[in-house]
Amino acid sequence: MSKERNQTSVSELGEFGLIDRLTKDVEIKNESTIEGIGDDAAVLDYKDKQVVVSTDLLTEGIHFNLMYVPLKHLGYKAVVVNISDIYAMNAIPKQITVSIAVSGKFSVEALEDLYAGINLACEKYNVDLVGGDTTSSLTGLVISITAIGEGQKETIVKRAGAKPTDLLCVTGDLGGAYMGLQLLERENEVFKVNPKMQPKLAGYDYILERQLKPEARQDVPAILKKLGIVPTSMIDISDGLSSEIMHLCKNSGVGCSLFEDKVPMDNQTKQMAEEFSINPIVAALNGGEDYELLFTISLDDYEKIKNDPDFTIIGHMTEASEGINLVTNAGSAIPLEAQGWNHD
Ligand code: TPS
Repeated sequence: MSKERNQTSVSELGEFGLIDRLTKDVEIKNESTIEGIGDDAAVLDYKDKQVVVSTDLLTEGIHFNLMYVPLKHLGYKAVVVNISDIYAMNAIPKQITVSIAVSGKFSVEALEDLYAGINLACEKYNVDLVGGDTTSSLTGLVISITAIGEGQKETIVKRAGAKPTDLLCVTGDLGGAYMGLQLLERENEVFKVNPKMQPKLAGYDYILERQLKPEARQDVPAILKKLGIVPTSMIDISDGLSSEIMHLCKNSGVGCSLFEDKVPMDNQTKQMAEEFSINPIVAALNGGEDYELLFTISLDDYEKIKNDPDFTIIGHMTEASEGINLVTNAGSAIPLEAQGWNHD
């Protein structure tokens, strides 16, 4: 009998380990492929323009719960999370393709709602829906979107490129989407026990919107251009600040000091974190789904950015040997654990 091959389960390896393992034999064969797997989007060079391509898959029960997510919102969010990856390359999304796998029992009207959300996002972000596929599913709804965008060779920004003295900056505020999710999950549990109970959502419109109808930072490439800044590295925050910092550091070969007191958080995020007895920094670090942009700039660009209300400087990069550290409000530096969202 042949000796059994050592088996590793998917959850043992984790998402990033799984991607590394499955793509270890992939080789680039075409000159037009500038950047392959490993960034927010692939970069393709077609003479005077560079094309960026990114894809994302959303699965019912893992990424969304139809008990409390309206299908129109789901369609909108599915587009937003994909084109956010294009903005993260400092590029402009132009086209998407949408593929779905759906049970034959699903109502066509419900799917029309999904597509109404998709179309609304396409309108808002000036993106064309140019293709896709529909197939059946024996389990839940699956949505896969591929986004295609345009960038210029000189201004496309990758995860690699941060230098040890660069400043670490972020747009918007963090942790809101996660606290919105916690609130929705809590009220859904109450609903399951007693459907007559009114959900207690009042006063939390901002974090609910951050979870249910996030927006991508469409404005950022233009603002950076106006300020005359090309970031040295950039990524969008889908898994959480800690794991995105880890990606920038790993791809750039640098370390980082992140300052807890600088991480921007909305009051509703802080209030809901208090209700759940969790430290709000944990929501920002590990919650994910904020779809803000995290980037590094040269120290020389400090004067250009320091008064811009769109950005917050939350730390600086260091030599790799110094590691990735969180400087807490109490002033101590602790190693930052990259604990991005895990679907287990
Ligand atoms: C039912 N969630 C969904 S996608 C994602 C996170 C944090 C980001 C990264 O995903 N479960 C339900 N609803 C949610 N919104 C979440 C979990 C949270 P990936 O790395 O798979 O692209």
